[in-house]
Amino acid sequence: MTMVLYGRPMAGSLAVEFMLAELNLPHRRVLVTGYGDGVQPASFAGVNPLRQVPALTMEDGTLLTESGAIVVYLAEGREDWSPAPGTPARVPYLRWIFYLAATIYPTAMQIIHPENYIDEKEQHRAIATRARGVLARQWAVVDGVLAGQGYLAGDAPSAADLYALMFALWFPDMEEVAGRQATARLVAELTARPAVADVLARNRARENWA
Ligand SMILES: N[C@@H](CCC(=O)N[C@@H](CS)C(=O)NCC(=O)O)C(=O)O
Repeated sequence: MTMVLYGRPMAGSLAVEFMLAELNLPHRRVLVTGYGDGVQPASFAGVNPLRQVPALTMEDGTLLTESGAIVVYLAEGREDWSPAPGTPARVPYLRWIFYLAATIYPTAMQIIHPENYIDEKEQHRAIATRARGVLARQWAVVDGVLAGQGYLAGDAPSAADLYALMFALWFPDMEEVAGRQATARLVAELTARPAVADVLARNRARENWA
């Protein structure tokens, strides 16, 4: 059985697509409708009870959810993308993967989908605005690391940078994120990689994503 990635264009599945493409891993993509069109297919609850993307089923059918965990899992054992346990780069690698998953991702969701946090429509803008301020502060930390050492895990790119790329691409118009110098350099470098460029083109086209 081939791996199956459940996702949507430019959603949390993007970072997983980057990994799958860079590692040239055979997989199939399944489009999950959800936000925006009001459709939450009941069948997807059988895959991920939270009905969130990304979700990945592996060759033996085992399910893995949580974008950070999927990125770590796919990169594991690939020293070009994942610093090996016991090496100095492993510590910042894990630190920044968790930071992106646990700190940046939830803030990003408050900006993109404030309706998930409060029912009253008139409050959505306030939530998103407040979250933008929070994201700016949280991303300054990421950019500071990139400016200091080049990449999140040290002086070589890792899966943590591909994961960070997804968030930078979600906020192309936010000076405090994509407009920061070190982040912009990372985005330019990683999106010039043929595998990443292909994934991005498919996601930006939106049609025929799966
Ligand atoms: N903690 C999860 C968050 C995933 C998430 O929020 N995904 C969004 C799309 S980017 C989603 O599917 N939301 C649908 C929903 O919550 O109903 C992860 O890191 O994978």
